Amino acid sequence: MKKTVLITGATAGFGKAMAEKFAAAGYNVIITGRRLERLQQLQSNITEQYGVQCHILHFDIRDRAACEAAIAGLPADFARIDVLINNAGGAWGRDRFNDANIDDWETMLDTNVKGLMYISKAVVPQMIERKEGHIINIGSIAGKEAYEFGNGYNAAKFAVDGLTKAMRIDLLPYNIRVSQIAPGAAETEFSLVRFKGDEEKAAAIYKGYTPMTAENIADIVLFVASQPPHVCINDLVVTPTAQANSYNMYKQ
Ligand code: NDP
Ligand code: 8X3
Repeated sequence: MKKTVLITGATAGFGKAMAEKFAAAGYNVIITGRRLERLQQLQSNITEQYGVQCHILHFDIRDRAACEAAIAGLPADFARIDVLINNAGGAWGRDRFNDANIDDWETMLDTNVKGLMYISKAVVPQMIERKEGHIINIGSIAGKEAYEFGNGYNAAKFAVDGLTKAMRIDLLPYNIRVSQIAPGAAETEFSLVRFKGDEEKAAAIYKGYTPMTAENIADIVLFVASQPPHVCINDLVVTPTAQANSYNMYKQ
């Protein structure tokens, strides 16, 4: 029987690359996001290219009722979720704490933290029942070390780091694996979103070194999900070679 993976935030970046890699590896995939046309395009690519099933869940992850309804309403073929990848998220703004926009903070906490909790809470009961399942949270190096102008995003990703540890402890009796991948700089739509559509500012983030790609991260997540059932990779920090941590980037 094919396994099913649910990937939140699959309209771009890591999520889209993961949907393709997991499909290529033979998983049926459930993809989520707000941009329906992108989800539909991805769904048709996946079903045509990889011969697996792909189901769309179209909702805003900040909406608790929508998260609950999306999981409760899954059709029978997709009702069993073997791997949940909590990926939807991002940064909004990069400002000094005193200049930061409170709406941006709320968006970051609602999306990266509360959305992850809503979806996980809705998926966990079936994993508990089966005493089997794997939850993979996409954190960030920003959840390991704070950096200048990181404030709200640091808070959100530190929360993901803490939650991953707490979930792993609490879900231990049910044989559920909980992992975190904490990437450094990868070129996706992340910076475009962070700088609210300013393409020049976004491109500057990736100049002078070779950033990671979404495919690099997708390969790593697939590796994490592919371990035998008695092995749980707890936490992986992964950066471009030019990046030592949140604030030491060697740019040429
Ligand atoms: P992208 O901006 O390329 O993709 C973000 C995805 O999240 C999109 O599919 C978007 O879908 C989804 N998303 C955002 N907000 C919502 C929402 N309210 N409801 C539903 N879906 C939402 O960024 P990345 O692929 O780079 O980011 C993926 C994850 O990786 C994020 O959690 C990010 O914080 C993390 N990360 C990224 C790093 C990087 O350097 N790129 C490094 C470390 C961590 P849509 O807009 O269609 O709803
Ligand atoms: C994204 C990486 O360094 O911009 O999470 O915070 S960073």
